Amino acid sequence: LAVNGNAPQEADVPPTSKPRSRVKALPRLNAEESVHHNVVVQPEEKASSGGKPEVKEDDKNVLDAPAPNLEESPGELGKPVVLPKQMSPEMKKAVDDGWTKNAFNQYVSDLISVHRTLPDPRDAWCKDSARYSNDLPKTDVIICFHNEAWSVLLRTVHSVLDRSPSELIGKIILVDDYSDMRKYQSSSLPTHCHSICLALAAHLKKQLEDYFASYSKVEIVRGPQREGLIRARLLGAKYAKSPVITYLDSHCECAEGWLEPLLDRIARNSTTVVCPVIDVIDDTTLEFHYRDSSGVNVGGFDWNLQFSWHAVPEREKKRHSSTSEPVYSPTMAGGLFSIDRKFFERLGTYDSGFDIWGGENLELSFKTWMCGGTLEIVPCSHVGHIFRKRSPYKWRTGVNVLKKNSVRLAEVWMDDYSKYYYQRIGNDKGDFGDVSDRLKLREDLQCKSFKWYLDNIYPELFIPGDAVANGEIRNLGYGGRTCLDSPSGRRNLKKAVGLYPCHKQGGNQYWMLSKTGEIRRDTACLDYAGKDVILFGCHGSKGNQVSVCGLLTVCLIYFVPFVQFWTYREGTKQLHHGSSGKCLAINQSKDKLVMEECDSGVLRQQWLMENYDSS
Ligand code: LR7
Ligand code: MN
Repeated sequence: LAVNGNAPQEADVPPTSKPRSRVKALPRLNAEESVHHNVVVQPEEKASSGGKPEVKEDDKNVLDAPAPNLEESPGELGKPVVLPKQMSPEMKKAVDDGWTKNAFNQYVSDLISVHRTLPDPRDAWCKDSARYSNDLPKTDVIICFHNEAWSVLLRTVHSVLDRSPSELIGKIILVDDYSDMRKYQSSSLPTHCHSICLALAAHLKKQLEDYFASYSKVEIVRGPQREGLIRARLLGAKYAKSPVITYLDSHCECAEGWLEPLLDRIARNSTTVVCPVIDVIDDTTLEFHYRDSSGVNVGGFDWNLQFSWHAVPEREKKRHSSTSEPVYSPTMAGGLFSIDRKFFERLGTYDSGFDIWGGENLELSFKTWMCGGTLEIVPCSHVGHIFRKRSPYKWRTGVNVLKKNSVRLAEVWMDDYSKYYYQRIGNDKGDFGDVSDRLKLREDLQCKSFKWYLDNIYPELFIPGDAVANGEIRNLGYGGRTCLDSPSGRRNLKKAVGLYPCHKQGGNQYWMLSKTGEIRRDTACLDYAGKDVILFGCHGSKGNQVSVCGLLTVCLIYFVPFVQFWTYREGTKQLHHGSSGKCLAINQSKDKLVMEECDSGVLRQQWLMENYDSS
């Protein structure tokens, strides 16, 4: 599904001769009077872009077209845009192409104004401007992109310009990480555009440089080769001059008042790194769903070194009198945050050995905490982000990029705890390059230990070393070659746990038996409530009311009596289940996990727990 190399389909310019009633002048994209702006164009880029396309008569007509009533335009106030069920074959193809290229509904985005309005997601508490310093530092906003859809990229930039006090924005630095779709972006005009989009589309026929020519704050940097988002961010940082740097993904929408509460925290203490609440922009309808302050989550991670969301812990709630106050977060999601530029430099920015995607979010989180800073989520600040279900762009071939980044991270920052990650990848670190300068950085900064970080900043994290057993769970029936195997993927919750030949590579066969009787994988636990044996969010309390928070979903309150409580009977090798009193077994047709009446003579009910130590 790689987007690269797909010849763009050239669409015809739709007729522009059907003027609607002139309601207001077209929003002229807040163009500023100044003409100065810097463009960094690599020589080969220039050659391939073929110079400036000229403005044709058609385009001028489009530009003069009247604007529709804003309230009636699709997607205004963050409302969802739903396409008809019945579509012409051409339209369907355009919709499908948009999905293929972006992993979100580009067609719908193209229908929506790049200046669309959003609901104001803030609590009343946040709107009291006396809460914020009146001497806020300026920020540069760095947005890196690789093959981002035009309307989405422009909407990101306009949402910054339209909803930030101009005096707080130094520059907006757009870093093009060697997009190879640029030809498509600059030449093709979608036939399905809403009329605001039509006006825009005229702009889209030109280069980004032309589009932003009259915006003195916007600077465009073209990377000379594909660097991946981490080195692209470092490239952008070289052009930053303001005291604060703010990073955003290229498919975001900043909501009203997003910036002041972030900058305020840095104004008070330059070692505070801050993230907005990340609202969800739906990948299908582009609806902007905002999270009110009672639903704010903080960041964590699991031993696979994947980022995860959690409800604000009780210990943290106790520090506050209002849910609108900034909360400490063990980690950040990675894409959206503000940081004092000098502090970022002092922390050694990012590990430039990180390729394409991943790992940098945990690196910056760990070292912020370990090297004297604080990481917060600021409930008054809201920025939407299009969450997608797959990555639409090309990664490197032949290398496991994410693993390499994660190993570098573990080697430098995690001390002895790195072993828990290595167990998850079958103890095969692969070639992760040289990390000696990163180790030196940690040494020079005199950062605290990873144990300090876990004990003080993320005490909720389950430590595999505290487990009674960890590793594979092998059945002794049928030749003893079958292991308990987790459904994979982020959406593995509530799915039946499977069986697979034991492979000794960790991964989906890595389990932990906790002292409290859970059989866990990170935050998911083996759970049986009368039907299948499934994975379910660990609730850690035997039969109390507990809240379970899934990825991006709301936290639900459950009453769960002993469904996640297991005992390993060392003598008979049985896994006995709490609420049902049954034992875990493989069924007689060898294809399914079942719960049976316990019978110590049945081999199918016997299991070997790796590294079992009951002492
Ligand atoms: O090679 C690349 N070059 C790029 O410039 C690959 C990507 N990019 C750009 C891309 O266009 C986008 O703007 O980098 C940005 C991030 O890429 P996405 O949107 O594909 O990533 P994501 O949103 O799935 O990933 C999250 O984790 C990443 C780990 O490296 C980054 O930290 C992203 O910034 C981060 N996004 C967020 O934090 C938004 C909230 C998501 C959550 C949870
Ligand atoms: Mn993103």
